[in-house]
Amino acid sequence: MSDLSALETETLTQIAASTDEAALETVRLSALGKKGAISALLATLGKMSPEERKERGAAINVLKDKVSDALGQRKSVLKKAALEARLKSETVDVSLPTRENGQDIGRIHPISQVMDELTAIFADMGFSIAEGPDVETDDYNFTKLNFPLGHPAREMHDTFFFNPSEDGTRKLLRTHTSPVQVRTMLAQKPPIRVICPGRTYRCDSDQTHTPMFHQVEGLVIEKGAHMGHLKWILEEFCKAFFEVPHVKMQFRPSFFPFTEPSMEVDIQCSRKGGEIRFGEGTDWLEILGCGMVHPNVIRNCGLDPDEYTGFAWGMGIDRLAMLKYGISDLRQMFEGDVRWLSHYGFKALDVPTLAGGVGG
Ligand code: 2NM
Repeated sequence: MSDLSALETETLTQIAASTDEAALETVRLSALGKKGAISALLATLGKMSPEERKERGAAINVLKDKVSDALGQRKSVLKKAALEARLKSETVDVSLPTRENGQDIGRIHPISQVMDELTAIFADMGFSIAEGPDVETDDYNFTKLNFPLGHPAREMHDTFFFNPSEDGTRKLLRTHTSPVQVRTMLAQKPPIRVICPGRTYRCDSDQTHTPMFHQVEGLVIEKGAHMGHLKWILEEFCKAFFEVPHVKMQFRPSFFPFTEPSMEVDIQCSRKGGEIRFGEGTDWLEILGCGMVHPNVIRNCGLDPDEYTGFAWGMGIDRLAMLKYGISDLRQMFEGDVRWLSHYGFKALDVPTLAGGVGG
């Protein structure tokens, strides 16, 4: 029997020395596998006498059971150790902050935000939004708007002109969004109620001017439209935009080629401690220009000025954004610095609605 006990000692030692399940499986195969040592011993039984077989068979089976038990026990120990090692190496710190996704990092530019606010306010009053090309004709940008050829008002606009084409006409970058109103009047029948937000261009660059800036202009054309309507619309707009219950406004006479009479509008504000507040105080701040659409413009756009009257206004979006959100430097708005944007920008889901107060 000493061969069996030697095999037993050797196999049990190998089992105990196995440090992972793969090594243990090798030991199992070398003992109990088809070509293993114990299987080889069992194969010798057939050639034995019945007495010898009985005794030897029982002894081999005892050895087989011992080895099977030892394998099973070692396997469960190794399995447990492997699981523990895995749990240790794959730990997740659930207290770590989650990685921010694009929607949380990205910001809406204050100009886009203010455009959305303006759109929400005027849409609520029944206005549609109209858009047009940045590259315009002299006719739509000036002539139809009652800026006659050679009129000094054309020079007031510091226009960016393209090279003249063969027929002598020259395209330009629109100096205001008024050509969009011209296109609207030519294309639609009154009553017309539109606002036209967009980019505009003038060859001017200093602390308070950038060559590209943003405007929103409004236009109403319908029978009986008068300055009382204009005044009400602008007052409602200012209260909604600056989110104040009352605001005093002052209409001063002015000049624009496309309106008669023309006015500039100031709103009441206070400038205490370097901070500007609207709807209170005794200071005035100019925020827009407006007027009754000149009969020549109505006629140039294919409508009869004796039948239809209308009013229009225009204001600078960049300036409105600076006033409302305390931005001091106009030029920083267009530098594309993500640090500036992450400070002054708006979260993508802060969509302006009248119900929420347009500023969110
Ligand atoms: C302003 C001021 C006053 C204006 C006029 C027109 C049109 F097309 F109807 F003639 N559009 N915009 C207008 C009037 C614009 O901006 C300061």
